[in-house]
Amino acid sequence: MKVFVLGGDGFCGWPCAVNLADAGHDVVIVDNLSRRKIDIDLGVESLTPIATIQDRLRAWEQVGGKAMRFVHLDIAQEYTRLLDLLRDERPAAVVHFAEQRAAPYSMKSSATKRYTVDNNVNGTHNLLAAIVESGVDCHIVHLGTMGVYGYGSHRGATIPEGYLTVEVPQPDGSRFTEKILHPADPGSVYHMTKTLDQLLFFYYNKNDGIRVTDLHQGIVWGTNTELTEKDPRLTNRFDYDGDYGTVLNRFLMQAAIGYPLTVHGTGGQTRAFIHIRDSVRCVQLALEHPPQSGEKVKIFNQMTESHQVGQLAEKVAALTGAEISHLPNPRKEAIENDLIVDNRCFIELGLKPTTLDDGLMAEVVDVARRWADRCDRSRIPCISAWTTKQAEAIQAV
Ligand code: NAD
Ligand code: USQ
Repeated sequence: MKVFVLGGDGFCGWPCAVNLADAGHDVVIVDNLSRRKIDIDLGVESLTPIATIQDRLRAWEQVGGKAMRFVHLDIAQEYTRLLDLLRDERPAAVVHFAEQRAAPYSMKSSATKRYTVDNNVNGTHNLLAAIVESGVDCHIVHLGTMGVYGYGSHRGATIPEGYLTVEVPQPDGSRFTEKILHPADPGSVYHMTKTLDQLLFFYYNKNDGIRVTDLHQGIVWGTNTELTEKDPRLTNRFDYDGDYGTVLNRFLMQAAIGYPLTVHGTGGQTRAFIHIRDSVRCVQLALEHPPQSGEKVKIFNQMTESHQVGQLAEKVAALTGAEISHLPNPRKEAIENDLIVDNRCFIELGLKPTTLDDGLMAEVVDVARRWADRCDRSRIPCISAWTTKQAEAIQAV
């Protein structure tokens, strides 16, 4: 089928686009390359050297991959071009990765807060409005986040796949049951935009019958997939800096270069994780199992396991001999939380979860060692703080 991959030049989007092309789909990557521009603004680079999107596409064809096309377009700013593209191409599905995805970046300043809200909410809304205006019947697969549920208020309860069944009391004393969206409890401006996305999907699904699958994804770790390993120009990006690097990849990279592992606070925070290879597979499964016409938004928890940050640091230290350092937490988050997640939807569709094993962690350490000389150690600390008081505590260290 013809599939648009919005944000197909990014960390999750690029291996996903390549995988869909490999599965025989007709892929059109749509990206405004803003992630590459943010690197320039921040003065950092992916640890792995990444080729331009044009070189990536050429390399993909040279290794025998099915050709993909690229459209340089900002979905948040260029509504008419997006509408025309939908009308001309009439895709059967759109995979939507095209958002500003880093919580610390979103909390850096009022400028980055406003950019994150403008970009993410407008981008998602433009897509929905353009699908309605074009009349194209296409399935949206959106990359959301586990963070929409919040971390801390569940107290032993399992997080369902998007919906909660509640009993509503009536004036006559009777009760009826209703399925509602799980209450949102975002922990950053970035996570808040994902909770707003959820409501946009809910509304457009109810009003216009737009078919949506919203994937509530955990933290993605790893770098390459089998396909992106076929040529150095296909290499995926590896973010390690204090704004865009995510916790497990950061720990593995820090271990590789002999930098003490940066645990925020006690390390009692529990988060959901998924390997990049499973992330790619889940997107394909979701695409190939679209909701029926008239069905409400499908919500899947796209994660394979939960871990406490401190325990992850201990695992990495045991594997590599790295030291661990406990730093003041720049974020406003629970000191400790539990996280039990229902992820049956993907398991029932056939996902065989890749879990944290020493071999896969060692693979990331090897990638990081290979490119260690590209690392700017001064960019490792997380300095974007959630409150002024936390910013002062970090500066005092
Ligand atoms: P990324 O920043 O590497 O990729 C996002 C891509 O979208 C970039 O190439 C960027 O240039 C593009 N983009 C952003 N705004 C755009 C716009 N207005 N128009 C066109 N293109 C635009 O991020 P990622 O890690 O690949 O994440 C992709 C999606 O998955 C995000 O929506 C993110 O919230 C979600 N997600 C990521 C993770 C993770 O651990 N990386 C975990 C859960 C969910
Ligand atoms: N953390 C550390 N040390 C570090 C970096 C992070 O202890 O060096 C801690 C953070 O304080 C936090 C946890 O690790 O408690 C996770 O932080 P993260 O940066 O790995 O992940 P997060 O900010 O939640 O965001 C990432 C992606 C985002 C996605 C989200 C999924 O950047 O796009 O939505 O993971 S989830 O976490 O499930 O909400």
